[in-house]
Amino acid sequence: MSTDRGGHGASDALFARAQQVIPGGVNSPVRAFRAVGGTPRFIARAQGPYLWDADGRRYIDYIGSWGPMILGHGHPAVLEAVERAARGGLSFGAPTEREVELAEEILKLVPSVEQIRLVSSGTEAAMSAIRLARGATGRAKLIKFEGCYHGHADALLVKAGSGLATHGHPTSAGVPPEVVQHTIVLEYNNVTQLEEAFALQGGEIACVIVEPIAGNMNFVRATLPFMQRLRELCSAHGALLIFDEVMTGFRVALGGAQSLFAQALPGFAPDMSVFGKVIGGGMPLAAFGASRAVMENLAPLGPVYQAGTLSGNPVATACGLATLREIQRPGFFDALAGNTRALVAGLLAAARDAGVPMCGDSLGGMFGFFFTRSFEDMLPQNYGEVMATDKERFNAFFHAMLERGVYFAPALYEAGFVSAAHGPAELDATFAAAREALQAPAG
Ligand code: HOZ
Repeated sequence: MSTDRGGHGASDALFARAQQVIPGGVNSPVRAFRAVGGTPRFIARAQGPYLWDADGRRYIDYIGSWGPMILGHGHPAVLEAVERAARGGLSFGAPTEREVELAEEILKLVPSVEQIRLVSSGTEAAMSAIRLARGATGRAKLIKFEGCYHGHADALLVKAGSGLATHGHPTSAGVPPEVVQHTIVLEYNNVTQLEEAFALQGGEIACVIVEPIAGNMNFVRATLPFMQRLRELCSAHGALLIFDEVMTGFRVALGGAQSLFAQALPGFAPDMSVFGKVIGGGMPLAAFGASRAVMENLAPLGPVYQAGTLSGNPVATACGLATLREIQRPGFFDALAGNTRALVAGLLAAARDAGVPMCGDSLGGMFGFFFTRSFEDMLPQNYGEVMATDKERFNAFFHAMLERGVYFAPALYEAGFVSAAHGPAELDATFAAAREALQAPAG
């Protein structure tokens, strides 16, 4: 496979221009390629499983806008729904039938949620869910886990993964210590720490927020014993268990990660759920939901305030609804999961053949891979273990793949995403590129 694909002069020029008017040249830090070095590609258009940059170079897209593009880019049913909705009005700031339909559709697929409120971003949804949990319980403290990212609300910017991991900040400047004094940060998958925290402060804990499969420290599953104990402790102490399914919702399975935990742990359900990404199909839309009893604490029914001009936007809801309907077609998730498993297996085979230690994992259309230090290393189970993987090797691989037209996330702390538009041709091209790329020297 030739790597002679022309330069990236147009991206270079756009990046230089962008840096004059936008901090770091980007509107979200991880896009700046700081973790991997080099110039971010400016994307001009996308179709199916492909992106084209400003220089006309084509890439197989394994980012999928960081999760939403589960159908691939430019799906005809989604485009038609968006176009029709846009012609009917871009925003009303008033209720619409379509937002009721979307709420009904989500509730049908996620039985733990009896009522849901639509918002515009995952950050807003997680922040509002925490406020609601605090309002409903009358308690202040919250537990989060190191490496789990729940958006950039002040109280949650403590030892978060994703872009914060990229930039090496344990938290963010501009967040006064008093704002995070009620945030308890524990190690992911560590049952002992969890038990200690509840033993010490159980009566004060409003909620525990967790990514059931962490997608902001690459791809790390919560173990069953950890999740089971977490559920038991929350129930025993009256704390609300919040599943942040912004990444995993309608992505790892039709019913999200909670449906997978419920299969393994009969009766299992979180108390509250946060969604985003797939439910908007590529438009700004997110949501948080819970039982009717919890949700009735929210304004206008209850004392917990939350509002938004673009919440339930008519075009975004049309896009989300069309997406949710497509992913319910028979066999959709089996095919998606099969392709994603095949992708990871092919990458691992290429690494093994090249003598490079690597491990990887996937569920539904979400995946991750790690360059480990030895062939004996297991999949990381927490942030510290992710940090111990071979970053230099990942960065070299990222660039070698990008040069060969395969676009993985530009930081080892991010999960990857496969869409229904990815097929054998894209997988084979990825494996051929990987076999070449793994020959490239690390560092
Ligand atoms: N929050 C995303 C990383 N997990 C980044 C979103 C973006 O840059 O678009």
